[in-house]
Amino acid sequence: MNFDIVTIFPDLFDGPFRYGVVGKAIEAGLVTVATHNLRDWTHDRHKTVDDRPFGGGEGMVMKPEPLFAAVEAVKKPGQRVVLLSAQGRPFTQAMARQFAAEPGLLLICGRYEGIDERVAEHLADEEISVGDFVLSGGELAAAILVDAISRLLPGVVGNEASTVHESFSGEGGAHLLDTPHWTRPAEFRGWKVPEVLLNGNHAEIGKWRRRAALEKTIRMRPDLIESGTLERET
Ligand code: 9D3
Repeated sequence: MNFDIVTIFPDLFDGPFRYGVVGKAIEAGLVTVATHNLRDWTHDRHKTVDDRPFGGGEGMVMKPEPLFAAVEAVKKPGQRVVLLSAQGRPFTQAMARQFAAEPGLLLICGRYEGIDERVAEHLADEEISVGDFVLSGGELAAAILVDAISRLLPGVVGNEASTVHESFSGEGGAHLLDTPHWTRPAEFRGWKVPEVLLNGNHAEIGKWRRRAALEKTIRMRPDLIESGTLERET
């Protein structure tokens, strides 16, 4: 799968994809990430990408012309264009799965106080947020999409069976959180690993783990219980 990223900070992506599962996927040639400097599509001496907002107010707004020019130059036929924005639809595992089935994605990262709305309306196919908190731009959000999508691709290490049981991977998204995990030592600073996990009774362990996952979900994410996808497997 090929990711193209339009940004004013292409160097910001030097680090995050060099490690772990995504790093391996890139090394194996299963994923490519190409960054594109938005300022390459400006024509003035100062490489201006922002301007003052119509109607007044704080901060600067990203101009449409460089964004349209960049996307029109970079976009391959059929490639989906995603604008990362705090005003977007929340990103979910179901969306990650859908995008992983496509040959590529073009990610637009905003900076400043906002982006000319014509980009969301007429250039991007989707406007996506990664959660209800304020970032200083779309770059880290784009990195989240690349990570979440890449690890689902066929041939990427670890996705054959192990991801099927992970947090949020129930079909359609919301499910139960993962069960808690422990490893050696069986006692650490006086804190003991639950006895049931040490006794080798796998029927009992399975039952205990489902209950522990349900308890943790109720405590940490009651919204997942209320939104209901938990019928199967309980
Ligand atoms: C309320 C006025 N602004 C906050 C100081 C609005 C605002 C402008 C620009 C909020 C965020 C941003 C920059 N954020 C993103 O580009 C962004 C984002 C986010 O902030 N949260 C979650 N997902 C995303 S995706 C892109």
